[in-house]
Amino acid sequence: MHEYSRDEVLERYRLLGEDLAKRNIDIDAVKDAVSRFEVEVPSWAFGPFGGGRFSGYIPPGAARNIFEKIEDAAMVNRLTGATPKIGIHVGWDDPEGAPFDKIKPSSFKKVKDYAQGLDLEIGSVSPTYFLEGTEFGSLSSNDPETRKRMIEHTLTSAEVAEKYGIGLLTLWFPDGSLYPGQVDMRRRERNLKSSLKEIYDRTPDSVKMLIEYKLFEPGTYHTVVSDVSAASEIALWLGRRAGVIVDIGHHAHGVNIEHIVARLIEKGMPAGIHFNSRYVADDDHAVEPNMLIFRVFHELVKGGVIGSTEHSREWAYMIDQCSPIENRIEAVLHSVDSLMVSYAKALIVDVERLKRYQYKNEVIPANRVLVDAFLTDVRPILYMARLEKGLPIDPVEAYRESGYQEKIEKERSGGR
Ligand code: PSV
Ligand code: MN
Repeated sequence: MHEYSRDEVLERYRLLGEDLAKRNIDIDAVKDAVSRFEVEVPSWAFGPFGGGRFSGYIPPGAARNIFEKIEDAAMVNRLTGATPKIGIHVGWDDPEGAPFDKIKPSSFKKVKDYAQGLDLEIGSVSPTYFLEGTEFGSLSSNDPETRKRMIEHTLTSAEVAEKYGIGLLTLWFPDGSLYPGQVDMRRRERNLKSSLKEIYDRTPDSVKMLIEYKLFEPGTYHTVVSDVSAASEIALWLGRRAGVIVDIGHHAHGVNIEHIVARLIEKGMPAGIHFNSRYVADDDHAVEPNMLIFRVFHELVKGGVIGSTEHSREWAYMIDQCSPIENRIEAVLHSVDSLMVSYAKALIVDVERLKRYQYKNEVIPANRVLVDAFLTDVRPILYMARLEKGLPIDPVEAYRESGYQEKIEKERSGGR
């Protein structure tokens, strides 16, 4: 990207402001909202996870443990000012590296303290259901011993979330099957529900549980929580502390994801989004500022959810990506930038005009209102927000020039 001088930024911002004023949009209000935007980064985006398909290729400088992951997340936050929370996976991120069943919640105090020292907080906490012994199911397994282990693991994770995080559990189950006939699908769902009920009843009121659905993988024929209906029915059945995670990559192609977002907003259910991009399957690539992400933000803005002063309406925004070959920190920075661009575009939709066209059934003009916002280059708004905070205008470029990558490649070359 061309590096703009301060004067160039001010000039571009002024010109865009004039343009937006014609649509009755106050550019300063948009800039302030974008400036407040926050998204959580996942610890696993910085570690070795994800390189396995290329003979265990691990990109140079990949974080070797939770503390290095936190350092990388702190670097992302320093460059963007938008990522003060890091999501963790209890099984991967236990600083003691204890065997799965021996993980102690208290071990995570160190993690919290280390994060705090770098101006970060632990955000969502995920139990790691896909470690040893769950190839035939975790919370839905037919084996009561496995279910019990996974329930205990979830309770450990809930304690970590409550004591050292923000009380947010994000649950994704690798449960499913590969062939028709392999499992009794109804029985599996009943098993999952009864495990979750026990967890729900044994967790304090301050712990929220968001259930993530996924159409495929590792189940190739069926997954126990395959879609938003399965996840939201279970969440409703559990109670008001339970909700849904929409992971962008977990749908069939062509699914209208913004409609799912709109319906969850309408239900008033606790919810969150795992942002990523994918081309074929669940590749978990970095987010691009494409039309889909823009449409999702449009629903979040229109639904009065994002940036809401009413705390209970706000959703949880997280990045969920793991990059196999690209520079991981650049990839996360690219995602944060893309999300801010998409949010800014959603904020400049001429809502009044859109409503008028909708009311009169003016199909194409209504669509063009959205397209018009999507095609507007809103980057001067982000540049201005960053200038005001003393942040670099282009976080990816700033990272490339920071020397951090060279430093971690040197320091982390000694293996795990
Ligand atoms: C599963 O594909 C998922 O989307 C879940 O959110 C996991 O926690 C994460 O990816 C890492 O496996
Ligand atoms: Mn996810």
